[in-house]
Amino acid sequence: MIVDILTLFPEMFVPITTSSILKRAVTRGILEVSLTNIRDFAYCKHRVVDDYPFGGGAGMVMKPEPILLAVESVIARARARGVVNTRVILMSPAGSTYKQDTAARLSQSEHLVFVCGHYEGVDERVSQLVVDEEISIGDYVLTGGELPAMVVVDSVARLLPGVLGSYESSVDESFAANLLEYPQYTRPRECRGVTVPDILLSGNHKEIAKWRRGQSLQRTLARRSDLLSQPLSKIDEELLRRANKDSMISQNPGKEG
Ligand code: 4GS
Repeated sequence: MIVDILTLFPEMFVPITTSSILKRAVTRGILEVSLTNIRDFAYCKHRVVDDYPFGGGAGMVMKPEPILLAVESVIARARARGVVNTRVILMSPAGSTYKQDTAARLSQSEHLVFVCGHYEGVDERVSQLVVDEEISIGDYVLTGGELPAMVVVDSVARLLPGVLGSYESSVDESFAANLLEYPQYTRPRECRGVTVPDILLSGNHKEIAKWRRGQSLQRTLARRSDLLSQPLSKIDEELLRRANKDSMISQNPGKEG
């Protein structure tokens, strides 16, 4: 996958491609991240990229022409390499909220172009002329679209075939889609008097999988019931009942606990 990032602050992206899993994706040739400074396409006297808003008001607005030229430039470069399909994405709080299914959809593209706005916003004609979709990473206001673009690139890249090792595999996640993760434990078995649930030490993989699903269901119901859109299956209802029973016992250990 080719990812082009258009920004006034390309240096912000250096850490994401030079560490951990994304670095591996790049060295394996699965992901290519290319940074373009929008200012390089500002052909006016002092390379100005922003201007006062028509109609007045606070802050500055990013001028359309440098962004349009930058988008056209990276698309032309990709076309010359045989890329036929590009999606141009504008990171904006006004976009549709980013979700894991958005990541899955974007991971199917061969070329993504991210436009990162700074200042108060981006001239609306950029959206009208070249943007395919606007994406928001959540209901809060940042100083620029750079961090949101990094969030999207990170979450899309880890879904590309060959990026994750079998240990980190994202296959498990699709089964547990729309559920919160079950609790994880590692050594030691006891930490400051708090022990790891016995089932995880049992070696019974079938029972462990059932316990984990019960835990996921219980957590999701307690913390994010908005994620449970459909009624639970009979099996899930039973696993949830067992999880609830287990937590009653651990809260008030009688002769069973
Ligand atoms: C977001 C967000 C954002 C909005 C960019 C104010 C600078 C800033 N972009 N998801 N102007 N949340 N953008 O806050 O995507």
